[in-house]
Amino acid sequence: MNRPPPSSDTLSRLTNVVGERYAIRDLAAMDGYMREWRGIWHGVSPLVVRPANTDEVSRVLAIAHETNTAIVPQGGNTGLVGAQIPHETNTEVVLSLDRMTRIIAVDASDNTITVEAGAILRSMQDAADAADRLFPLSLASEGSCRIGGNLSSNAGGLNVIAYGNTRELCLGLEVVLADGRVWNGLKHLRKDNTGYDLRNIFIGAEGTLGIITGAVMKLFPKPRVQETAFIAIASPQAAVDLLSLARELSGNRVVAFEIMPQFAMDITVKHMGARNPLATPSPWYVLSELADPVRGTFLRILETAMERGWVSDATVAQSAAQRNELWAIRELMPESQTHEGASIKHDIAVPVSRIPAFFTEADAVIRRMMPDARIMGYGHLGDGNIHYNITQPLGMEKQAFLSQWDAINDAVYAVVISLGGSISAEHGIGRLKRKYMPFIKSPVELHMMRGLKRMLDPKGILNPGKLLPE
Ligand code: 2HG
Ligand code: ZN
Repeated sequence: MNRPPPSSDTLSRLTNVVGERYAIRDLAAMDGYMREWRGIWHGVSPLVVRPANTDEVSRVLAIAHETNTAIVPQGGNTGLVGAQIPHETNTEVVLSLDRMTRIIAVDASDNTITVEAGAILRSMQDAADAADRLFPLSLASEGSCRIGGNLSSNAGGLNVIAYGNTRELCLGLEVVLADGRVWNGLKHLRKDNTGYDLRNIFIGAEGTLGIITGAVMKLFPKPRVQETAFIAIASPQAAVDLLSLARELSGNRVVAFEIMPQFAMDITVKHMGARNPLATPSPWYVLSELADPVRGTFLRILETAMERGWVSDATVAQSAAQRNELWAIRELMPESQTHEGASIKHDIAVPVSRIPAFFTEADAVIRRMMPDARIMGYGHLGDGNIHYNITQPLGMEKQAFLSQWDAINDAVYAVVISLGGSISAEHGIGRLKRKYMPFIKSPVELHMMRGLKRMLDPKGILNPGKLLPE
């Protein structure tokens, strides 16, 4: 971390690799690479390089390794934990993958898509669709996030319950190592039992072990029938019960199961122009989807759930347009929160059965600390992953609220740990959560992680000060 700024000679050597046009030194032109959408971090960097291909990434890293220059890899800059933003030290060079956007191949018989790391997630979904296939990774930022970042953060999103997170969708990787050597692991194999699983070391590593430059990802058949329901539900426990019922009655066809509280609905209606599709307000809502069920399955599930008193009202989309409208409510939720002032976010996971206990215990703790806090616990109930976000109370000064950041984090994480959970389910560690690593990783785990880091990046030039604790 305490390295001197790169010399002007180093900066011009790095510039020469990508060419003047793709090396940004001008502060204004660099700004978009220095800020992230939460507005928490604002990096300061002497140079942003935008390589055109793997060879240029390799040459950049060879120079960085030789000159001990820190490199911060960046994809679509949509990350939520600051991993992609340089420190404020003006010493770290940003390497953006935003020119490496190619979809190299879509293979409908092998069900694979091969891409460069800067490919935008939506362009992969579209390319799969054009080949009558599904690339199921789906998240609110899909129009701008890039697959290299999705892999580096092991992103989750809305369909993890059925298809897994980014890690589970990956078959092969190409990675440039810290010293510039290239590992070509772009395999299309479904089975490959030949020793250590190198691919998975780089997934979720947040660019601290190597820079992912290419990937082979899995494709799936496109569902022919989708049943999407928006459901007013009594409580998180009723939601957990409904999930079990939906799985049973649909023959395990649940591909999404999201929960959201009334507060989340209110602010999405207020700020984002969304419309509550249900007439009566409810303390909780569930948005769920079945893929390829026997037609009418969701109605049967809802009838049973109503008889059992779990569900008070629901609507099942009757057209693609209605389905999109229902999904928009959920996808606009993170942005709606930014209009309500500051929020202290948590991306927690507990076993699905413990979600009701998590809400009860965490809400009680927060209410004791800050009675007027506006709690927005929502998200991927089907994965046991809740975005437990605390929004600043009406009338409270932003600074007074933010001064409680650590206290609120500590309180929520204590509940999570007592329930056998994780403090990061899908957003990663980055800068935001690295200080919590010693609490959630055992000394043995940290020893192994540090050993990997030392072996793959002996000079510590790759994304320093991220993920691993000091
Ligand atoms: C989502 O599920 C994102 O929409 C963002 O993971 C969640 O922290 C958030 O608000
Ligand atoms: Zn999420």
